[in-house]
Amino acid sequence: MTSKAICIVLGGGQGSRLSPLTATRSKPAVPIAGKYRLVDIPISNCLHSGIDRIYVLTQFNSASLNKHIKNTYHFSSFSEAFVDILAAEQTPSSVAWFQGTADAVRQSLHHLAVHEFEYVLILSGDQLYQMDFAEMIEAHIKADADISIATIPVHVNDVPGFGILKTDEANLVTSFIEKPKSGFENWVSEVSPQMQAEGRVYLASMGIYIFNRKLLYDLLQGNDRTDFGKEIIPQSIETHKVISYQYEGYWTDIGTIPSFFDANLGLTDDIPLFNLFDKHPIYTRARMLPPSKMSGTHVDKVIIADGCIINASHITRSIIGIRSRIGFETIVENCYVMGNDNYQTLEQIEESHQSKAPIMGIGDRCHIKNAIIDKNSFIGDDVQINCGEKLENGDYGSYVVQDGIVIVKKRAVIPNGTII
Ligand code: ADQ
Ligand code: ADP
Repeated sequence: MTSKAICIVLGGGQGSRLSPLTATRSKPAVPIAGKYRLVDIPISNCLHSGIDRIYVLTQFNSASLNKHIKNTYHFSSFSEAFVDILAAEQTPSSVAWFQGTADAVRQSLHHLAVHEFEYVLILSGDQLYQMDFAEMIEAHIKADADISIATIPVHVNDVPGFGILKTDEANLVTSFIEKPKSGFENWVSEVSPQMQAEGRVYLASMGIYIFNRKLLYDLLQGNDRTDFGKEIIPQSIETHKVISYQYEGYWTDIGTIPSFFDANLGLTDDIPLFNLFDKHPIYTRARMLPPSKMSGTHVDKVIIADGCIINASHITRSIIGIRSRIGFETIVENCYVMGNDNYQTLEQIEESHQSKAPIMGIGDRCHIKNAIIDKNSFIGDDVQINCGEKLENGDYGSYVVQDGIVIVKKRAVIPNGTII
């Protein structure tokens, strides 16, 4: 049945919740887990589910997203499979950027029209999870549904962040409120004993939808409804058969800096909630990098990607991304170091040493804690980043502070001896 489905990945609006990581790249291109990009998660889930016709919708296109998709997702020319990026575009009927999720899909309908399909799977581009969409499509067909929504039990404290719904015993959605502050209190749902024990008794939309083809066109054409969660879904439960597909595995939103940071560092746990070491791998670009080289470093709960040169003294609970370079006697704790897009030559490094300028990577005798170091940054010697909680949230030029996390911007230069 998955051969009858086509997928749209919502790659991100104008929202800047992941800023400054999205300052120079589109959200789907944000690096995660040392060697992947956000968009690799929904695409890999689709491919493992047998869905291989995928559009990624993005507000603006970046060189790195294009290059990543082009270099990663190759299919036989005898198959119909593709992963294509659709960036918001001006057409005679629309000059605007995507106004919201439904509007983004509406503006892409003419690209879909040339394909044969019966079901459209709509996914968010900023979630970390492993899910078999083939099962969801099967449940959709079995229930003779018009729309299916993947749902997950959440705690009452998390309710205001989600679309919350109530179902009947046949999983038919009977009520839906987007991000409610009240009015949901009696909507306790049937959940597993484990979810009960965790106090997760309210059903939240995961922002993952299946629409029957014709219905999607009917709902989006001839009107200006812009959003699935705020408009399309709540309005459709009155008129159509909307089914909840309940899921209780690991799933998390990584659309904000704190959740992105926690989800990444969580990967270093002994038994992480999201398993990278699974028989269904997350696909990404094969880069032909050299193995990582380390010397004199004590490491504990660390994920180290390819191509790194590490001389640090201690690295704890951190992700060290591709081509990272970390100097002598440096301590890195609770950090996501994204790595570099290229290596400096020995001549460039020598030149920087002569002029006492930092080289790409993290210098000697640094102490870096609770930080995200974006790509291609130059952190000098004797730098201390350890004071996020003392600083107000805000943009400090070469770095941003959010909720105790220091985010060093891409290509930022942090001079020798800086204390943050
Ligand atoms: P949110 O995640 O708050 O809630 P939204 O901001 O609409 O909803 O984003 C959904 C996805 O679409 C995200 O991946 C986002 O990046 C992307 N997106 C947003 N605007 C876009 C645009 N203009 N163009 C392209 N992509 C865009 C939704 C649902 C809730 C549900 C949560 C689950 O509305 O009901 O509970 O997802 O996370
Ligand atoms: P990202 O989104 O990964 O931060 P960019 O869009 O800035 O990246 O870069 C696109 C691609 O260009 C990178 O994936 C990398 O391969 C390449 N690139 C970036 N900077 C350099 C550089 N200084 N030298 C060589 N290649 C580079």
